[in-house]
Amino acid sequence: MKKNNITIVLAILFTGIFSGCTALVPDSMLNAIHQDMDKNHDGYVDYNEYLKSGSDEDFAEAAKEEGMTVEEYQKWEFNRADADRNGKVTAQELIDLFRK
Ligand SMILES: [Ca+2]
Ligand SMILES: [Ca+2]
Repeated sequence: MKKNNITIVLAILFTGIFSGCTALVPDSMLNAIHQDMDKNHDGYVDYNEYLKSGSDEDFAEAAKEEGMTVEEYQKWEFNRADADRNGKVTAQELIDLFRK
């Protein structure tokens, strides 16, 4: 159940990115999403944790919209979030992503 809720929240957020209204999403919500994605609670979301944040259908649909393969899309999106390219996304990097 919880995974589904987060998937819905993420879907809303990603819709927000494209409509340009993500500045309205509070840091507290982004922190909560980051915590939920951080399955081993080490303070970072790594690539494997990111892959578990969405269903296969979600990724397939998003990839199709961007005209990429699912794997291309996943790498592209993770790299967008991982601003300093250290393979780990911090809560701050996630917040920054939504503030761009
Ligand atoms: Ca982690
Ligand atoms: Ca990083």
